[in-house]
Amino acid sequence: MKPLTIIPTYNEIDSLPTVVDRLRAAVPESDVLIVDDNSPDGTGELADQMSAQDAQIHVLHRTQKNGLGGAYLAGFSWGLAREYDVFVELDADGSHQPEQLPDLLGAVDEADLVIGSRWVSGGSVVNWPLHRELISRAGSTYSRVLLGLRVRDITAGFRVFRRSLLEEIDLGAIESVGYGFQVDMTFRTARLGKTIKEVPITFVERTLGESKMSGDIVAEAVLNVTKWGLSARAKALAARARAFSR
Ligand SMILES: Nc1nc2c(ncn2[C@@H]2O[C@H](COP(=O)(O)OP(=O)(O)OP(=O)(O)O)[C@@H](O)[C@H]2O)c(=O)[nH]1
Ligand SMILES: [Mg+2]
Repeated sequence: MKPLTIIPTYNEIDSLPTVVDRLRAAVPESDVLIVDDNSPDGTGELADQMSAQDAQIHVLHRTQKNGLGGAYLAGFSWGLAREYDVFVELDADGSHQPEQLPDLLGAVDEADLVIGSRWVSGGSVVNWPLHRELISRAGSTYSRVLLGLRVRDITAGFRVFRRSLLEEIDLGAIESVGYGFQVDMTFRTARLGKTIKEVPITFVERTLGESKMSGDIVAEAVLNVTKWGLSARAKALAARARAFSR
């Protein structure tokens, strides 16, 4: 099984080297693809230097900050053009611990999508203020109810996808920019009837660099989830009405 770990970066010069070193030590068989959006702090140049030292580290440069979703889609497309079996999503800020990646990879035998989850038994968050926890839990609950999903941590960004799943999802149709991208991928996976497994993780709030979370990103996620949820319900009702009138 050949994994590709995709790490999106925007101004992560302080934390990226440690995260990549930890990843290379924890899962040496995984190649690494850093997707940098022309970070003003020089993260892209640093990534190039790391790549020059290690044949398993690759870098994709994009010209402008285009959101987490766009960075992952570019990374998936790069990897799907090569011979990788599984695709890992990992933040560059140290929140996702590479040492826990073997637990996620171990579960991909039984699932098409494995989610490193904060909100299942055994999962936790370190150093988060209460309001962040409330936003995350409320976002997951809202999405779960509206989209009819069983997943506890729907916005989680530490994930493993089987190649076959990414090949089936219509990646070109995805428009989500922020972490709504993660909800989008989860909903599409569930609608394809694929299996999703949550594995508990310890999520550690970043200590270096700045968060890219913003009101716009939260608003995008809430609006999209509402739109998708209502449209799925409307379709189900229309199908029932058709069946009834026959
Ligand atoms: N390439 C690229 N990477 C991004 C972009 N926005 C965020 N990222 C990266 O995506 C990962 C997650 O972003 P964070 O800022 O940590 O967002 P978050 O985890 O929701 O927020 P915090 O928990 O507050 O850190 C990090 O590695 C970021 O550098 C973007 O527009 N382009
Ligand atoms: Mg983060």
